[in-house]
Order: sequence, then structure tokens, then C-alpha cells
Amino acid sequence: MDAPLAERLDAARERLKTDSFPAVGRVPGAGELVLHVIPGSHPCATVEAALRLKLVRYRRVAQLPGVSSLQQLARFGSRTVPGLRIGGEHVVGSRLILRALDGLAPEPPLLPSDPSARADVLEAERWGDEVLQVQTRVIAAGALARHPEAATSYLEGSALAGRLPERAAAAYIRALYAVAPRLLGFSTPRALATLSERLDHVDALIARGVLGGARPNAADLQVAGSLRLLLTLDAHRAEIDARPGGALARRLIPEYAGRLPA
Ligand SMILES: N[C@@H](CCC(=O)N[C@@H](CS)C(=O)NCC(=O)O)C(=O)O
Repeated sequence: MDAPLAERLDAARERLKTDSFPAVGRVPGAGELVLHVIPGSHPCATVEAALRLKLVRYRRVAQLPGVSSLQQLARFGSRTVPGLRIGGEHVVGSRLILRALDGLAPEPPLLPSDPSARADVLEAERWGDEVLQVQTRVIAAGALARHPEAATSYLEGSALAGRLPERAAAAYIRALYAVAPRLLGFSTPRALATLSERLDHVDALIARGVLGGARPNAADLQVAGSLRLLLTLDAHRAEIDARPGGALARRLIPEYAGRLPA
């Protein structure tokens, strides 16, 4: 690995540490890029959009929710996806992966060079991860618990498509999402009650020029992942499509498998 790349990645990790960023990661070397995802996962969609933007080739490993947590613990030492393997090195967490990608493939950069614009984008990205992403997960999990039969629609186009009988998949998802929200302390009603406020915040960030510029940044991608997942929910599609945030999400992530009835 060349020195400037190692330095950039070290600097990224230091900054994320002081931001008390929860994910873990190791500085990647060179080699094949393998992205571990759960089909339908919004932070995974964020990372895939970044890889597309940078024209970086990667191999995608699709994992089932639930089982994925154990696979990730074993492979990455951390439960969640997205996880990116670069040669023998591992990076977990959408924000940390985007920092690593900027180190590996600097063009186009996902953070502005102007310090004040950069600070705004990093703060919007943090909010997109810690607030909007979490809330989107709660809303989508609640909808899946009510409509487990729709779960296989999220597998379309992935290596898992057609590999699970529909009824078995529905029973598995029903059981998983009956316990997961409680284990993780999810409250779907609370998440739904403040969704419009969150969408207003996205639109305000677009109006301020932090999001939605001609050159997509890390916060655009983080927010787009969540809004794009919400656009697959019949209950929220119209409200989001009527907003600038909806257009941004569709521009950055044109395709997103899956559909959940209202
Ligand atoms: N903020 C993290 C969150 C990742 C996350 O929670 N991913 C979910 C899928 S959307 C997951 O892997 N959940 C499995 C688990 O919590 O065990 C990121 O952006 O990478």
C-alpha cells in the first residue's frame, strides 16, 4: 500500500474515533474488493452507490438478515453489514467504508475540500447515519413484520433470489422481525410520528446546498440510501416522491429491489 493512501486512511480513522463513531475497521491494503450485504439494506445501498460513482469493481456477497449477523461477527468481528473486504483487510460501517473508498479511489471525492463545506457534509452524513438510517430501519422492520410475505421481493436481482421457498422465507422473516425490534429497542410508532420532520430536515439541507449538488457527496449517498428504501414502502412513497429528497434518492440510486404494501 502506498504511503499517502495509508496516511489518508489513518487520518480518516482518527477523525471517526474522535467523533465517537461506533463501527470498527482496519486500514485496507490492496486486492479484490468484496462487499458483504443484506439485500434491501439501506447502508449497503449507500456503499454500492459510492462504488458505482467511483467506477470501482467489487464482488457482492448477499446474506440473509439474522444469519448475516453471525456471519459478520465471524468474518469481520462486528455484527452489521455493509462490510467491505479489501484483500485481507476488513472495513465495517457505511461511513467508514466511504472514507476508505475515498482513500482507495479518490475520484470523484465524496467530501468537499473547502473546510466549512466539508464540516457541513460530515455533520449531515452523521445525521443521515445516526438518525435517518436508524429511523428508516425501524419503519421498514415494522412494515416487514406486518408483511413478511413481501420479504422475498427484496432478494430480487441478488444471488439469493429464488433460493428460498416463499412460504419458508415469510415464516423466517415473521419470526425474526417479531423479536428483533424488541431486542433492539425499536419503537415503530415513535419512528413514524417524526418521519415528516426528518424529511423536512433533508429538504432543508438540500435548500442550503449541503445536499443535492451536481457532484454527489458522502451525505447525499447516506441520506439517499434511507430515502430509497422508504420509497419501496407503499405507505410513504407518495410523500417522499413529492419532495426534493425523493428526487435526490432516485437520482443517486435509480434501482432498488423490493416493495412493501401499506
Ligand atoms: N450505521 C451502520 C449500521 C449498519 C446496520 O445496522 N446494518 C444492519 C442492516 S441495515 C445490520 O447489519 N443489522 C444486523 C444486526 O444488527 O445484527 C452503517 O451505516 O453501516
